[in-house]
Amino acid sequence: ELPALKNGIIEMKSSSIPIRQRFQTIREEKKTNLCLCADLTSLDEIIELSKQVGPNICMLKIHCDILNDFSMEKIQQLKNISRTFNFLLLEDRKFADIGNTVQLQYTKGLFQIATWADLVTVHVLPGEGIVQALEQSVQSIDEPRGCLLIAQMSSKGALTNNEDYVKGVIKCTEKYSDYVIGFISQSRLTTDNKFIHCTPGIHLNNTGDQLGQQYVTPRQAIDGRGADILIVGRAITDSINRIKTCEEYQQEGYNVYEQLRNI
Ligand code: S5P
Repeated sequence: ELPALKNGIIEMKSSSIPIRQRFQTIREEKKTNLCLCADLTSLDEIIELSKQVGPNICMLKIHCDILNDFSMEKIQQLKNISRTFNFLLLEDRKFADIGNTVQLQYTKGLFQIATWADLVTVHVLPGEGIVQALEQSVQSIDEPRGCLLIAQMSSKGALTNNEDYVKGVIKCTEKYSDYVIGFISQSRLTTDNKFIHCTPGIHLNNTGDQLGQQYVTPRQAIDGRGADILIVGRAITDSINRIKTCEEYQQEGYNVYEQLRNI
């Protein structure tokens, strides 16, 4: 059952600490630091794929606003699969508005994101009030909720890649460290290991796409850039055998992580 929203605001105090712990446990138990980014336009297809690759991933990232067939029933199905296979569900919403608006975007409308997404992504461009507002709107959801702050982007010429901007994001992460479990980043931003660094822009064969995306390999991301979680999209979804490719990225990512841990 999806948790009910009472006037968009729910009662019990939610904490993201269980999400952090869940990630650590999943990584060790399932031996994976791979987040599959399923940028497909059919939720039916994502549901099928998630059943196939569920054992290989620690997280599934989706963009609900690109789905042609979104329904609360189907998202509930995906949520059940995420519980069965034990992976986190991340809605890559990239919230970026004033507090009142993001509360509505998080809890209302067609998607009611707060009722099903373990995690969401957030830009801190509008100021820390955005995080405060999002956290407030899940206060009473009876499941852990958390967010990842976008600190640095993988795309060419990203305006986020500015030292002061990143410093502001780190400050915000530390201030709201219950709800903010970490970053979307391109480098290690803090020595505090409780913050999870998730790095997109990963590909073993390509260095970029035609629209400004820039890729590094899993090894470069983990070893060079300090990623905890690899966010991999088209490298897997555009491959001929998605399951096999998913296994390859899982193995490569976990091997590099283990090598570094054992140094
Ligand atoms: O800086 C970023 C942040 C994100 S969340 N760069 C990104 O590419 N992303 C997301 O990661 C992007 O929205 C897409 O869903 C995914 C990368 O997809 P790929 O197909 O290029 O691996």
